[in-house]
Amino acid sequence: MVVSMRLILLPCTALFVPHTCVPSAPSSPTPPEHWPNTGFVCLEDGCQPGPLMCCVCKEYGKHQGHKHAILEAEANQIRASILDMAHCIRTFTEEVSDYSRKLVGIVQQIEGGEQIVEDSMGMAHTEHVPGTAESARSCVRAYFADLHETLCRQEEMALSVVDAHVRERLIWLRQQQEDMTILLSQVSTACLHCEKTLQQDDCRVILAKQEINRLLETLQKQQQQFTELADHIQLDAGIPVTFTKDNRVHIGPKMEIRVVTLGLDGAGKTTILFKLKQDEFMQPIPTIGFNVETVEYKNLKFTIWDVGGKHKLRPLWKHYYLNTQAVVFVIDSCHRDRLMESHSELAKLLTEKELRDALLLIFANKQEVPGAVSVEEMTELLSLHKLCCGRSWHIQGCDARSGMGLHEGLDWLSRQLVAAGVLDVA
Ligand SMILES: Nc1nc2c(ncn2[C@@H]2O[C@H](COP(=O)(O)OP(=O)(O)OP(=O)(O)O)[C@@H](O)[C@H]2O)c(=O)[nH]1
Ligand SMILES: [Mg+2]
Repeated sequence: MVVSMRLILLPCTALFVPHTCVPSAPSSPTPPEHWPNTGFVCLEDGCQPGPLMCCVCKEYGKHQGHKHAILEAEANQIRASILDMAHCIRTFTEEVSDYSRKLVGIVQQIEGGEQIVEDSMGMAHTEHVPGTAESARSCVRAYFADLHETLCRQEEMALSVVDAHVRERLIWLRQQQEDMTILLSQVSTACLHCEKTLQQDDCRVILAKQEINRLLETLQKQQQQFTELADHIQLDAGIPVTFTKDNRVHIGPKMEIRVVTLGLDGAGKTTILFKLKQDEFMQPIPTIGFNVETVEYKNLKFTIWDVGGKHKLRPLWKHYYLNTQAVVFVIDSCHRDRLMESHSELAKLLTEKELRDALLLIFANKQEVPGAVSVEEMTELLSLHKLCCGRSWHIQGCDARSGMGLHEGLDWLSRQLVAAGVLDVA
């Protein structure tokens, strides 16, 4: 940020006006001859043009009753204040000069320039010294070059995904074309055979009966297979493309996300999974091992791994980390005394290398229970801002029994995962 602070510059003469409380000296250094040098000086504002006075004008005349000072003492006082000011001005001048020198130095450091250096042979030559402006520009260039390189790599990977998809699709379509050509030729051969048989005499028609029946049976089977195939396959030339936030490309109408649900035993992980899957509350039993379900939400297909949270099962959690895009950590909000245990399990998870890039959604479950720890209090108690610093995380209050808050959590996940593409339309 450039600080735009400027000094108010005074006209040069103004700098030398003494800031004293005593009147300034008369404009002429020597008083006019008719002024008696009586040793008094008048301090009244209105008498400044002619402050010198005699005993008479002090007692009876123009300056009667005015404040006054002894001329010599007043002059000495003025001299002392002038000296003071001269000292101040000297210090001030030094400060300004020092500041100006620094300004010159800073400008040079920003702009850079040439400097004379001696090489190993003792020969002097000039060398370019980069300024901070140049260093900052280099820094920006390096950053964007890096970014550009990463983007090029990601673009190539994304294009290779598209190419692989197109290749597989075309292979399949061409195979289908060949199958249809064969099918058509088989059907037309059968038709020809039927036509020929139709034109033959009764005796030959009867003899051909078995063969014709076999042919018709085969045709019916082929037709049935074809109908099943046609029902299942949508012939569509579209290639729907979606981008994830980390610039990966997904092809197809539904993006698949691998999620692992963790948390202490009894937190409500399985209840959440069942509620999302079936939209109904089912009384679960403690999970020994894991449950896995696919939950479709908008244009996302979450494969959710729900792993048992009992103490002795926790060492198994790590087997579910690979390729996990999101961790859903469930906390029982009505068990205050187990919050620190949740905190330490969560802290362990966050150090796992395989979960480094995974999103973190924290469900503060059982919010409907009176006295449950609120989302704000839980954020505070678990120091979540500090604990989850540097990663994408979100805490969502929920009630797995009614389903309150669950979809908001999934919404957050989808917003974090999808950058652009068909899923935006959801
Ligand atoms: N009141 C209330 N009870 C809940 C809620 N969610 C789950 N429960 C109850 O909490 C208990 C534990 O739920 P589970 O889903 O089995 O918990 P879990 O996290 O899968 O436990 P483990 O499988 O042992 O790791 C069950 O009795 C649930 O009915 C909720 O939102 N509110
Ligand atoms: Mg469970």
